[in-house]
Amino acid sequence: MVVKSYSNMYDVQVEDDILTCRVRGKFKKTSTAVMGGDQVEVTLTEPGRGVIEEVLPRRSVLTRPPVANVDQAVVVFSCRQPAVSLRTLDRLLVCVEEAGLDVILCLNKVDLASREEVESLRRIYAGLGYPFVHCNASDGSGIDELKSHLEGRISVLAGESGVGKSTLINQLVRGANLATREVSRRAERGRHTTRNVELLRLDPSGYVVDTPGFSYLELKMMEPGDLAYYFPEMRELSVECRFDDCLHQQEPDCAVKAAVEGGRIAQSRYDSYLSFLEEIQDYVRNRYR
Ligand SMILES: Nc1nc2c(ncn2[C@@H]2O[C@H](COP(=O)(O)OP(=O)(O)O)[C@@H](O)[C@H]2O)c(=O)[nH]1
Ligand SMILES: [Mg+2]
Ligand SMILES: [Zn+2]
Repeated sequence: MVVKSYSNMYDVQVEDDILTCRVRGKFKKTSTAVMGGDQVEVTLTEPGRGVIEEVLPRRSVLTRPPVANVDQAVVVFSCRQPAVSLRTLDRLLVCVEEAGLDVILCLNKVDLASREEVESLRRIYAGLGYPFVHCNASDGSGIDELKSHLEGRISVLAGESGVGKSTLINQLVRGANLATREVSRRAERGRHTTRNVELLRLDPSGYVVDTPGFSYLELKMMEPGDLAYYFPEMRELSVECRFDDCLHQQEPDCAVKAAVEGGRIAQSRYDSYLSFLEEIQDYVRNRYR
């Protein structure tokens, strides 16, 4: 597996060894020909060095940062510094769902939150079926539980700047020393432009990507009818609506609206849904103008 990409060179993990590899000339010189996370076939050229001959089919592809075969996103948020915006959180969840990744929710900085705040967030989001972990990356509490969700999988961390993603990685990965706070923002920007990605190995198994996934939260390419599919609490209900193509907006006999009124779907989630739907409908209207 490619665990690190630099300009035209790659570190490939083969069992417990790391080989420094170039690629065969037949590969196009683009940032996506060989990506971090790729499973590859390598020919050994000399001790510690090799050539990448083939890239095996990818299970998933993220473009910013460019990384293949990611299984899941840890969506990190906090109650203070910065205060979570449920709209932004829901938007991120939709983007992660659309990318086909599993979601782990991580409420960080619990030392800055009241028990009531933690519980009301847990009530909304654990109810959707997402694993919900709360932790304090500063003192390490909750990290073991988070780690148990990362075993054997490739994970990216997503979430607003300042929520503690780099601090979490430093807790999760032995020897990791990612820059945190202000320093990191400049450093992260630099890394995005060079498009270098490193997959950090977790103990006992699994990898976490060292740059945040999902920096652009655009809904542009979505179809209005697809949106409800990315809200797990609406996914199954849609079949009970009177109309097959119900958008759960103004239509009569809508099972989703009934669930909101009955308190089985959180009002904030439905409000997010309606707001994203209008945004997508605006894009679609402009597309055909
Ligand atoms: N109080 C508190 N501060 C934290 C916690 N986790 C991270 N921080 C601080 O939050 C700031 C931003 O963290 P950082 O990891 O750089 O966030 P990132 O932008 O998401 O990578 C740093 O000053 C961290 O020390 C936490 O659990 N509690
Ligand atoms: Mg950071
Ligand atoms: Zn409906």
